[in-house]
Amino acid sequence: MKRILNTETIKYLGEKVKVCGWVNTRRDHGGIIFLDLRDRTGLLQVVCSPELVKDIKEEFVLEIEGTIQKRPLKMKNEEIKTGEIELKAEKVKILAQAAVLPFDYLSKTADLKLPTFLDYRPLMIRDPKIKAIFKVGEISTNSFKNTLRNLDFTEFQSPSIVPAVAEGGAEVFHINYYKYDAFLAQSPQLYKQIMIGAFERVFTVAHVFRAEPSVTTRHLAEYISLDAEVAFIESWEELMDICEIIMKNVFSDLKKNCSQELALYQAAVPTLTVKIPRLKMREAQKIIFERTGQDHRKEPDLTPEDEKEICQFAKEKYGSELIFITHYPIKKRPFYTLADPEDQEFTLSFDLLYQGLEIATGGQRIHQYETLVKNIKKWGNKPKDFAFYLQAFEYGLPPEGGFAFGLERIVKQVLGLKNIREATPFSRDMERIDQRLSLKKKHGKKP
Ligand code: AMO
Repeated sequence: MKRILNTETIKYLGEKVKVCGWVNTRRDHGGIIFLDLRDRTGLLQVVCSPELVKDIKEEFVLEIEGTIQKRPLKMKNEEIKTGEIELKAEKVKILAQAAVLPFDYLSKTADLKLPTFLDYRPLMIRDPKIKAIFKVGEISTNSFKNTLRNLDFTEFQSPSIVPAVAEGGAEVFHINYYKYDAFLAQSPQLYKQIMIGAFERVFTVAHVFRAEPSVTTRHLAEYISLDAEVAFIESWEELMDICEIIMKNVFSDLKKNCSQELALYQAAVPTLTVKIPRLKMREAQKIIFERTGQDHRKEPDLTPEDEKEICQFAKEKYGSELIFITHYPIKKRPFYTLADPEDQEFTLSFDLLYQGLEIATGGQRIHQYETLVKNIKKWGNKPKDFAFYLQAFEYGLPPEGGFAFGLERIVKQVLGLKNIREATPFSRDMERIDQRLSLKKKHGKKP
């Protein structure tokens, strides 16, 4: 007999079927045992005689044959798709045993602390509430890709091992590359710019690496960067228009495909009916000063508190959960960013904030070879280290710009997670690579 999925069983009333999955819960009612069997589609109640499932415990992996029958009226469960039927087990085969669970993870996740969640990731991802996080990540990524494909963008693969630092030197992982120095890519920036020389419009979904110097609720050491780059822009504002379309589609795709997952977090995804407001950074600082008395008007960047405050302002004034902050100072942006021709101290760049957190950055780039070489030097770098990248400009690239979203930041904000480490299945941060780093041996120490 061929295995069918749990949710398919509702079509087989009165028939014999074979299902496979994990024991989600086991309830002993004297002469009768109820198992909730979990597979990728959901739960199925299985009724068994005690001798059929004698030593079977939670998380055992089973193959069960039996007959689908209607549940007695008072045993119906409207919360699951198979709530009107059950499987009467006739044959049970153990495919894998499971050790005794360290805790009752399926019903007690609210009581657990973040390090426990992460220490027990291989087990915890089975909890529907945890699994939901990564479904939201998958749908958001697909939405980003599909939106750009529909706008005639081409996907490319960006390298992770790079010879030069694109986004500034402090947060970079050095690696030994044979006998040479190399780095883990902080972003696909230089490569997406090179690729527009062939495709004009490109995107990539890349693993990127940042040696963040402190533990925060917003930073990972490895995250997913949703990057795009566009040639022949007439105005850098076109980039914000594209970001707006992306977020509109992400939200509507999540509503369409993740209603159950969102419900588990009571997450209300906004509908982007209004245009996302756009505000210069200096204007934002002025508004924050007027609202809070905090005078950051000469600071080169917004603080995390400023970002929260200006989002609150956008919500109150424009009814928008998102806001673009533009014109960041030139000294806070990487060497490739184009200065504002009307005020060279600032740049044609933007951040997109969502419910108090930056989720994307973008802007117009310097596309003139000579200016770019000058800027690389001005930023304290050697043009020869960027010779490969510069080749693209030496042989002509049009006016262009792009942007990147941090996937885990989108997921964190959509679901209202407290810490970005919850939003990635396998957190890489200052404290952990799978295991907590304090449990690992340091360089040079023999195991
Ligand atoms: P930036 O450095 O601002 O810009 O990064 C882009 C977006 O990536 C996310 N992000 C992070 N997410 C998790 N952990 C981190 N350590 C982390 N650092 C950044 C944020 C941020 O908005 N090359 C430019 C983009 C461009 O101009 O095209 C860049 O990388 O959501």
